[in-house]
Amino acid sequence: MTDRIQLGLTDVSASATPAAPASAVTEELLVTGMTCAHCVASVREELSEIDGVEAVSVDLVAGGTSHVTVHSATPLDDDALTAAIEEAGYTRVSA
Ligand code: 9UX
Repeated sequence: MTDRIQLGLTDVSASATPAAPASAVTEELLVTGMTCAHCVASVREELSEIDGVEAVSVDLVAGGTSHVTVHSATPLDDDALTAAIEEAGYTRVSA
């Protein structure tokens, strides 16, 4: 069993375009407390609800610090990102 799983970029927009969005904004978040694919799904779901967010990718590091990348068409409110992580039940940490 691996404790490091790359869960790829998924387009959350309604567009049928197969290519990844050429998002204007990319934010890298560090998140602790995630240990399985369901954790990943929860984080992605919450972040995807933020206005402008087009795609979310998660590099899960179970028992460590996972790296979450958010692609958005519009500028992202940093507090909204933190709130989404907390809403999902995890902790955003600083580098
Ligand atoms: Mo998986 Mo994550 O069973 O908090 S949902 S560990």
